[in-house]
Amino acid sequence: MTSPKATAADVTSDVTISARTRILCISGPNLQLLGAREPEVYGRATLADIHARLAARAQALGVDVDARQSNHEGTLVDWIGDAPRENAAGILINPGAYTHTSIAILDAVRAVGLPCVEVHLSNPDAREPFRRRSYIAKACVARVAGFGADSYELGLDGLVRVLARRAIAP
Ligand code: CA2
Repeated sequence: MTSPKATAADVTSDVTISARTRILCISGPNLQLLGAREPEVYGRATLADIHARLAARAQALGVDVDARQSNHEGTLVDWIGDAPRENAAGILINPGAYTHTSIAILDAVRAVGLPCVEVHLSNPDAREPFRRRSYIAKACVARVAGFGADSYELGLDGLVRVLARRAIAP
């Protein structure tokens, strides 16, 4: 009898090896309001729509995305800090208004050292002057902004390319 070919999910001893790359997607304050208010600025997609589209894109790319939202700076800092323990290989983040204020989130991303892509629905550079400063940008490998809900998927594509270059993702 011929033996079957090994697969990525082979059982070695009694441990199942799972090779899927995990990506943490974090959205910050007020993004739970998407779809309900200011559609002229942020579009009509809800955050649930964006998460569903991200899951579909992740499946096509062969990675897993864990997508979350919080209005609380400390919760965002905790999630970033826990990412390596939770086996995340990279972070996709829309910090909302904390983009322009939070040194705590900048420090958290720097401290974990995972590749991080900053995403925005709108293009902050084309809006009020206070939105031009991004603290987190200093710790990110790239930024995708201004494509509405597509920014999240484009950010995921870019992050997976960064991970592939580092031989972490498929
Ligand atoms: O364009 C983005 O994604 C932003 O991160 C959104 C933040 C804003 O402070 C940044 O400058 C750019 C605001 C998120 C608030 O989301 C809302 C959604 C619907 C209605 C009201 C707010």
